[in-house]
Amino acid sequence: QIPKKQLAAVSDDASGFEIKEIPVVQANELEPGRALVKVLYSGVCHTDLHVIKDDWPVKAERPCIAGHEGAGIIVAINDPISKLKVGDKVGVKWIAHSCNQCEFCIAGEEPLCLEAKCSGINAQGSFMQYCPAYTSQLTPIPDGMDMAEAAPILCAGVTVYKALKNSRARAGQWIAIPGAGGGLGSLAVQYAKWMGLKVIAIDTGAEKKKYCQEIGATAWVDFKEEKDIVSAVKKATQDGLGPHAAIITSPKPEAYLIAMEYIRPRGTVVAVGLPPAGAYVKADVFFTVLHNKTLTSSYVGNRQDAIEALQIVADGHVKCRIQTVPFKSLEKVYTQMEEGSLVGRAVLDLFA
Ligand code: 8ID
Ligand code: ZN
Repeated sequence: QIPKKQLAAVSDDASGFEIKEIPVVQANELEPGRALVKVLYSGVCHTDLHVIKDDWPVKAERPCIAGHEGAGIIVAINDPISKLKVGDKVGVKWIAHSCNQCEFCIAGEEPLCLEAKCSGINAQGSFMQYCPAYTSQLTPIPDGMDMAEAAPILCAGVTVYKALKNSRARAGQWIAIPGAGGGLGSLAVQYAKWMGLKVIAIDTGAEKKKYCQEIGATAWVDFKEEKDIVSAVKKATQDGLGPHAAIITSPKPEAYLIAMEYIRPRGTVVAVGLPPAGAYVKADVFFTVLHNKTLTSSYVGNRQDAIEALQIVADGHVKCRIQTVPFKSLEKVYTQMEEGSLVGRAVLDLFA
């Protein structure tokens, strides 16, 4: 039975959000192309914090409901064309909808669609118990998969999986991952290992160090303790030439100032972390040219990337370290994220 009221984390302005009761869109009120998803779990991504704090050049349409790592069940649907049906387990991602007709959508690059709707920006996200989601971008969740563990894969997992593909790094090569102890980074370490790469984890603190080593990082560099990060990262590779690629998952700009320096000749830096407005990548022109270095970027992933990222977890190759907490702990999660004390991912239980 679909209730009339639900709890949702609603933000009116950059001062924060409030978990309050709002109406549930009823089955007969669903717009065409929508499904009502009962969200069981939602991961909390650092992006949600950027959206709430309003520190990005892209602004949310307020009042907004953030959350884009939602794992839930379809309880109603108004879409005769979709193969989805009531009872299906699905994921709510960052990309909530796209036009499906522009050159980007046609090529499987929906995140680049100029009309894309994003959860928390111009579509309601997963920090609500009953999300009226567009069917077009819902991701099927494999049977038997733990729903709380599936949640973080819908943004953090798919994003780093796609970024690793875009890094062009191959089995046997080295990859540096600044932000390795966080949500995206700790998944990046694991997908990278699964792809046969050797990982240099860059982050800070004893707990993150221990965790990164547990999940298979070969080397560790503490960005707060280490005075010369560039040398330390290069030294970590056997020949001292530096990693073949780096995936920057840090939400702070500092990691972007040194990465082009420590990657090896012909190496690739993949920009992923999205610091507040005004951040820049630093690259020395002379040595970027002489050493044939590449700067590229990676923005979430498409529908197929999401399916693949989930399947790799379902097959047991990657496991997100999650800390499941009640919905009402969202504020506390943001605080921990801000202080940098979260290891892995916090996942909200929307009904606890
Ligand atoms: O599609 C995309 N490109 C995409 C998708 C999803 C998220 C981008 N993001 C962005 C987020 O908006 C955010 O800016 O990626 C960034 C990281 O998100 P997250 O993984 O959800 O954040 P986290 O869990 O807080 O982890 C961040 C880690 O970075 C470390 C912290 O200690 C933490 O473990 N870190 C920091 I802060 N500064 C660092 C530095 N200078 C650093 N690690 C290395 N060097
Ligand atoms: Zn995210």
